[in-house]
Amino acid sequence: MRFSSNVKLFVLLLIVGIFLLLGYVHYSFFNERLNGVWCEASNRDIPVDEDQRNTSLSKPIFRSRVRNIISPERLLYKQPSVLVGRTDVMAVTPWSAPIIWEGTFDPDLIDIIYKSMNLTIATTVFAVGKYVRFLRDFLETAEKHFMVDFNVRYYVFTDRPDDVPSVNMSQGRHLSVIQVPGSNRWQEISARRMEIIQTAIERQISREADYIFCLDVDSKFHARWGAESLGRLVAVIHPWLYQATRDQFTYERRPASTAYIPMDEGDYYYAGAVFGGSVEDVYTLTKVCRKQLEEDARNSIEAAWQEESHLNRYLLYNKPSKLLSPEYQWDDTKTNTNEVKVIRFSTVIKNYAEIRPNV
Ligand code: UD2
Repeated sequence: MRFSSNVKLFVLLLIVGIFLLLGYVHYSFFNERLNGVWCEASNRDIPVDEDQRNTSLSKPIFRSRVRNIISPERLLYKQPSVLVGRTDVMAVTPWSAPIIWEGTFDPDLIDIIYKSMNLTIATTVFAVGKYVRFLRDFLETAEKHFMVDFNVRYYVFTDRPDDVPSVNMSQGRHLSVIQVPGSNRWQEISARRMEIIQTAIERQISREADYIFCLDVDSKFHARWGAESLGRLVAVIHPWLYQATRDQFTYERRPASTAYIPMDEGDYYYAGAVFGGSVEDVYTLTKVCRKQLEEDARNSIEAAWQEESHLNRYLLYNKPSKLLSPEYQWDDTKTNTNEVKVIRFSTVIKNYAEIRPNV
């Protein structure tokens, strides 16, 4: 009898214990879930996928703008196998940044991810002196191929605002003309771009755009240049040097210049005609390059390829997060090669002696 009442007490305590344990587990489960939702709600800039909000337990606060989240019903198109890619070119850098070539990305999937984000892409272009004649082709072809269906803001820097052509723009695309001084040295026009872009970002672009590309005007677009090119810091591999070895790169080799790169250093040779990224990262790039250009000027030294040399030095120590293949910066004087399956943007053939203010 005594023994059985002890058993009863033990069973009772066991049942109470189990209930307490279940209560604790239940409480922690919902508490964690509520905290997760609160974190999302406090992070207002980030669009939250409704399905994710309803099913996940907790979420960290994401700071990056692109989260690669798409709802399943938007994936109804036929997705290619992830095993399809390129084996004839390097599609990733030694620091794991993608190198964008035709065949390394799915344009439909990229568009589904990025187009819902309502991004604005700034595009700076300089048309000083006679280079204003390249603007029409640049803008008209950009309207056909560059960031189609995105908000695009062109910033045209010129000393001849009256000669800026009027080009029909699609919805969400705008053009601003910013007057800059002319110069009788093309080297100065080219190099001063860093300072002018830095100032424009401070005054205007930082409020108006998410990403920015800084492009040469003596160029045309020929095929899609889309959101696959977006990244924190983006550079293009030079069309003349993408197969060259490090010792052949035309870096600045004089230690007296702040653009100096020793012979045993260097990853790629980047073209000065195209660089971009988040507005914040490009702001830092232009600020640093501008300072170095000014320091060189004080020491009466001009780097071998002006701002392109400084860009290369900057990108050696501040690795780009994404590289564009020479598809994104071809040169019309160069014969095509097997690796380049699509030419998206290229420098047109021009008579330097006729078009530049000096030779
Ligand atoms: C190379 C680079 C260029 C730049 C330059 C530096 C490539 C394909 N090109 O091009 O990006 O680094 O060397 O020396 O890598 N500009 C004017 N008016 C002028 C001169 C230049 O507006 O009188 C602007 C214009 O936007 C032009 C850019 O500066 O596209 C670069 O000048 P460039 O095209 O004459 O230089 P280039 O072809 O040697």
